[in-house]
Amino acid sequence: MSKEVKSVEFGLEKIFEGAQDFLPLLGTDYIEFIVGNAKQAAHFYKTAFGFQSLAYAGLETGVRDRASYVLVQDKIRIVLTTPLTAESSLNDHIVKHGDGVKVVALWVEDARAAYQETTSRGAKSYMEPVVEQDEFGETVRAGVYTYGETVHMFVERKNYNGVFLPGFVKWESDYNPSSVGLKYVDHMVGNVGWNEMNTWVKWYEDVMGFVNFLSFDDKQINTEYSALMSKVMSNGNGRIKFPINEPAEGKKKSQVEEYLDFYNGPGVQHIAVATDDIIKTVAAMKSRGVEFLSAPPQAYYDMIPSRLGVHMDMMKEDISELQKLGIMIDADEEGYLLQIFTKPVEDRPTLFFEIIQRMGARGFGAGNFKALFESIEREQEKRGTL
Ligand code: TYF
Ligand code: FE
Repeated sequence: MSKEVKSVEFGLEKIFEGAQDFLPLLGTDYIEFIVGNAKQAAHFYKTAFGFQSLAYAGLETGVRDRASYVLVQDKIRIVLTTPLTAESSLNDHIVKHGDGVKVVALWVEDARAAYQETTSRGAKSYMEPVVEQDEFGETVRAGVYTYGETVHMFVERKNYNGVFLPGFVKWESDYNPSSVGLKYVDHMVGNVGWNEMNTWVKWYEDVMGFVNFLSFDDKQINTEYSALMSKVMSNGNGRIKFPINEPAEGKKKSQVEEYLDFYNGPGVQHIAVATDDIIKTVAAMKSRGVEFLSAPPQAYYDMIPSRLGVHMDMMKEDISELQKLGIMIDADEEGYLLQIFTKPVEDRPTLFFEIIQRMGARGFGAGNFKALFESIEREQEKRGTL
């Protein structure tokens, strides 16, 4: 099924008609993490998250200052990079942020044009267009800064058929745990500072040609203790969705504020990855040691039939099975969705993952926000950061 047909089906052309096409994006290309020990991180993402070995660059390939492991699962590519020398500036990233996402790379037809269109609209340059070559062809990459020290790299690979990027060799490992069924990046959320959300909303509109297609304010996103605000930005074809959160005043500390304290500024808060069988995926991840937030209370599951109303008839999954795994359910006009969140995947309470299965719904689970934030607060309480 072509994307165009799909857009018409879901009415995306109407929602996104305000988006501009000066920056056509084909999809998420890769997500690069700067970590303290890439070899061990790669083992974790293979074992626990079901990624497969794809490519490698490091001492053995002539790279002296860093090692990078590239992993793949269906359409998702992650790169785990660690510095090899004391002089490397990557160390500063780790000292400041701990392990975290540095690059959200976007797949484009023309990286030079993407760089030109965004920098001429005010984007701060990270890397001017660079052509990289090897025996498999050539790529063009260029990058701009977004919030904090996070970067959007534009990747043009139409003249390339190597495993990842020039400079990387195929990584053939003897250790190959199976996939857990993760398919593609659904959205990636950024946490920004107090009262900075609208600045970044405007940045994604003006610089990237995105549109704001959903907003949640602190009246909707709050618990007894804490609050936040969130606006979802999307590119024109709806393939790239970046919600932006800012903290809001509550009786106690917002989870966004906790993130900003430990990440030392804005950065990627969560990566939502899609599956088409969340029960199977989450059961597999749990058996492989991934820690998820605790399930909402019984009262949450008791409310599901009345909260979902007509969408209950569509639901194929058994609520008690979802409850056993702690999976949450929400619905909007177009369908329902199932979602669950991991605990932070590092020692700092910063980056975490969301597993999401969309059954027609295009929202973000607003009906789950209260239960979700209460689960997060139970963790904050244990950390003494609430
Ligand atoms: O991406 C979203 O909007 C949902 C809900 O701190 C969410 O996954 C929003 C804010 C947040 C955690 C999850
Ligand atoms: Fe999310």
